[in-house]
Amino acid sequence: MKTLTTILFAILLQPVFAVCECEPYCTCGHGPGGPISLMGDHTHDAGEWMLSYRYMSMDMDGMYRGSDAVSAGQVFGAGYVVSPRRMTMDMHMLGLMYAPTDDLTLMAMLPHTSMEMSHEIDPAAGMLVMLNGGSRYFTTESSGIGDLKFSALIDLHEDGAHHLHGGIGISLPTGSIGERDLVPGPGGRLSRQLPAAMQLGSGSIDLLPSLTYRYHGEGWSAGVQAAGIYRTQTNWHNYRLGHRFDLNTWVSWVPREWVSLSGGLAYRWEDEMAGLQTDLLLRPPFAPARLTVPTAFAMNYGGQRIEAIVGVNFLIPEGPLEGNRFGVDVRLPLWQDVNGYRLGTDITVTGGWRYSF
Ligand SMILES: [Cu+2]
Repeated sequence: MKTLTTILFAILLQPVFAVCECEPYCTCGHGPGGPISLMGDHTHDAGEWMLSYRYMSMDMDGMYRGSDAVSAGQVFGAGYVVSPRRMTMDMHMLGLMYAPTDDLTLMAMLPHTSMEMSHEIDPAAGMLVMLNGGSRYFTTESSGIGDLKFSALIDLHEDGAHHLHGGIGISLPTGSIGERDLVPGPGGRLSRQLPAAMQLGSGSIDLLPSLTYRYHGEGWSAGVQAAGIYRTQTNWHNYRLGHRFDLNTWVSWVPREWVSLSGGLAYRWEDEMAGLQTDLLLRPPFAPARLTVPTAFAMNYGGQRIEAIVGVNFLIPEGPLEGNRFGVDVRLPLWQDVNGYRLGTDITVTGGWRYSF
């Protein structure tokens, strides 16, 4: 800790760089940039390409109702025979950016997602425990390519200090929504359709509008981005995920040309799901008065939350790896308010690499 403090002070006492004097920092977000988990937060000059890779690990832990943590017992008390306990999602994301003109940047992103959700069965549901081989716990998994996204970012204003760009994108349903795994039910542990929370894509064509403003000062920058997901259709499993709105704000401080520290706040609102996941078991046949699991029902999707973001980015200023940028950021929930009964969001860690040429 003492070493860390010394290093921090050593960085602090260095003269602040006028970041914009040095190529290639100006060309891609002025210095090592804002939090790595942000998408489409910058544009490029004509002829520039950027390759990126991000790894994101997200944890959801414990059930919530509204903004209160609830126990599995309370979920069973609300009529469900199964309660989710925890979910982890690991995502690899490849990104490509290209600017055909100074005012237009094109962006493509392809994720690969792996998810795991653990569940607990109500001890009073003896029949289901028996069908699960005598255990009260089971875990489901899914893994594969997600939805392919294309966006166009259009520069609306740029004067050195102020930068504004708008984006419009489309998300194509390349991610599977037919993922299955072994789930206890009639006949025992059989391969069954997983709920939407465990599917790899939305199953619908989605529109991705966004608006991003950045301010560049001497040795620091700040930004705000509003971004939405509008789902245009009901998918072939008879549901439509909720529309989504994200508001991200951040401040980055660039104490040296090769490092930036950033902090910010992220707000997300997600609508309830529409439609019924009719291919899921909704009521256990041996206890028809009860419901199966919260993730099978549309009213348990969506909600809103506020997260704090803390991140660091590095830019390799010289040598054979010159221009390569690395970043990591951590998101922690400050407040959340879920619809119905839903797993609460815990820590999200994103690490990544970016290189423009
Ligand atoms: Cu870029």
